[in-house]
Amino acid sequence: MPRSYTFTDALCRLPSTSIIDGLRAVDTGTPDLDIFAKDHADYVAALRSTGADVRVLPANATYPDSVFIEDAALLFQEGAIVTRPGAPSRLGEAADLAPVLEDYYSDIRWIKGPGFLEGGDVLVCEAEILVGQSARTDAAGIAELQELVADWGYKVREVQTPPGVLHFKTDCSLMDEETVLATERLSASGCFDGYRVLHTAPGEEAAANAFRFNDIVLMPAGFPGTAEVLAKAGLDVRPIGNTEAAKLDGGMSCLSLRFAPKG
Ligand code: CIR
Repeated sequence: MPRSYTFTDALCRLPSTSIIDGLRAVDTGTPDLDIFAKDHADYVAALRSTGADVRVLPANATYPDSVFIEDAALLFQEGAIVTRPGAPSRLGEAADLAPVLEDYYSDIRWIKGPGFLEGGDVLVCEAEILVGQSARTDAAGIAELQELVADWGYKVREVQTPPGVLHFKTDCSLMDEETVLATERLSASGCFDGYRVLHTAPGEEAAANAFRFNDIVLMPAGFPGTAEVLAKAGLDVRPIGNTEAAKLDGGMSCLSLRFAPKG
């Protein structure tokens, strides 16, 4: 089974009441915690429907953005990487999560800096790891990641997150070993040359942050054109409400860490 989308486990974190103080590029309204909690429960249920063991951590009000757990760690079969988020208000989130990772991994490595890296900029493909430089992830952080995963056999390729886009994966996701879903503005950079690229439907760029989890694809609800593109490609699409996370620039992948530790 392909390691890039075959998972036995996932970690999620409940949204906190402090979510209203979460980071956002543009204020499009205050997130409604009740709606967020319901969408989050649907999300967890979809992951569990594949047979995965999904652990839901308690809300952590100290870090308003901690529901977006993907940014704080990178989890591989061989071990875990604790990241170094580039957003000052999120820096402590990674260290806070580290003790939980010890329940699953004996080999835990840290991005120590001075560079920064957030999980949202990291697309783990079958043969390589693409990492987008962004306002949150810099060249030094990417170089440190490259050193940390080299002896696990992973190749890291540095790419660019489009200007004004929060994370590399805001604009793309992996569908299978050779197929990505991406916005036109991202694929135009040539970063997916050699891959089969499915494009988000016109005006549906926000649908690009989907992800493959075993036999299903979680994508934000409300993007029928892109859902049809994926269904036509033979993928089993599960739309999940994302209106509240979207107010904080968050999408599907941000809400979980997906992994299959070697044991
Ligand atoms: C932030 O700006 O850090 C959060 N409000 C959203 C993080 C989304 N995470 C992700 O795309 N991986």
